[in-house]
Amino acid sequence: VPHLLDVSWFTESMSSGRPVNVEPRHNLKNALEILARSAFFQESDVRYLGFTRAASTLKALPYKLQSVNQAKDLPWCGGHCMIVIQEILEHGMCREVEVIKNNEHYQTMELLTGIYGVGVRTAQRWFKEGIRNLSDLKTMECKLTAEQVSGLRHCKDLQQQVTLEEAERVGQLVKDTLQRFVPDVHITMTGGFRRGKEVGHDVDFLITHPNENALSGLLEDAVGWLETQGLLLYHHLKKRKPALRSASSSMDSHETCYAIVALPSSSSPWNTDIEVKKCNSEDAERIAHPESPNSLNSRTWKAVRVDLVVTPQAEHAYALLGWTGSKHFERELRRYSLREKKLSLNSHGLYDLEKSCFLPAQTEEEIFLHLGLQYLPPSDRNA
Ligand code: DCP
Ligand code: MG
Repeated sequence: VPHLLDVSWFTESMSSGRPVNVEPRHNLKNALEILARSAFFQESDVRYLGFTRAASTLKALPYKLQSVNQAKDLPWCGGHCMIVIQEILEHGMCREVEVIKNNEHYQTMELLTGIYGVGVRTAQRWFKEGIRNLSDLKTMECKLTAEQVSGLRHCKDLQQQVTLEEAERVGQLVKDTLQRFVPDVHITMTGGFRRGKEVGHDVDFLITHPNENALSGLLEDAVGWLETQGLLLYHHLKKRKPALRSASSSMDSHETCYAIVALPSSSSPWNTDIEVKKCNSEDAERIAHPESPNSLNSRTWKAVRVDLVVTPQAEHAYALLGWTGSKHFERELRRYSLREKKLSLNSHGLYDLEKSCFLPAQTEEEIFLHLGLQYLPPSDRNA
């Protein structure tokens, strides 16, 4: 999660020994997010949620917090958070956060969970086995999944943020690919880019069609074609599991392709706007097996994480809401829905627990109406 790693202001503050002249709201949010991630690495859900909620509150604050007094009535900013807020407002930094940042466990967990395919549990296990850096991982012969092997192989690219311009080129590649098989397929870019973010860690797409049969086998076809073009570095296809579409499940059971694509650079001959179809086998070989994998300068592509999610039209609005995020917004929306309205929301539908029925919706606006909430456009969902 690149923005959580942006702790440059702390380093600056430490070296000068005095508060740095940066926006206090941003300082506070970063500090609370570090505490949240530290709790996450220790699998402490309650503390993770508490700090995440407090950070989210500060992020949404329309004014700069000047004093602790101003903070005391803010939602989710209770005792522990108040101490952190006070220290930062008064001294420009928080001791607890500084200790965490310099902690070996925290630093290693940041590094390891930053690899695609590595979750907290795996990173914990590796830490206990003595792994501290990527070289350890290579020499200690850990059993890696195919996903982790790809994550490790392309970690330099994947740790760089995906820009909006790159996301748009991925979008063009996805569109070119899918339209080969279903010309009138409907594709929407979701995730952070739909919320108006300028950068992301991946690019998410939702794919639908009025005729469900048209979607059958589409991801396999797309994967097959991208592979023949040498543009696919990794993929995992998850089949739709109808049984999971239950009232209470928060699990997403849409048919999904988790992929790493080799995105041709805008100046390369594989510019997807004009030339992708001309990519021949020799080009493909060069893309799939670069001469020097660690040097971005010597090649004309960048590894980018892409999620392709296929949804039947009837579930499209719910999938759109669910895949637009942010994760924190989704979590809070689902919690509100269940607690306040007795409605179970997931990215397949909305289930009325009292009336024992699903509530259909064609648009996101209709879902907000079902929930009795004012409609929030994607740009207002960056919680
Ligand atoms: N999502 C989901 N199931 C998954 C993965 C994601 O329901 N297996 C949802 C949660 C997020 C949204 O999709 O709300 C997008 O997920 P990302 O992890 O891609 O997050 P963002 O796109 O918001 O952030 P980033 O810019 O880092 O990609
Ligand atoms: Mg995303």
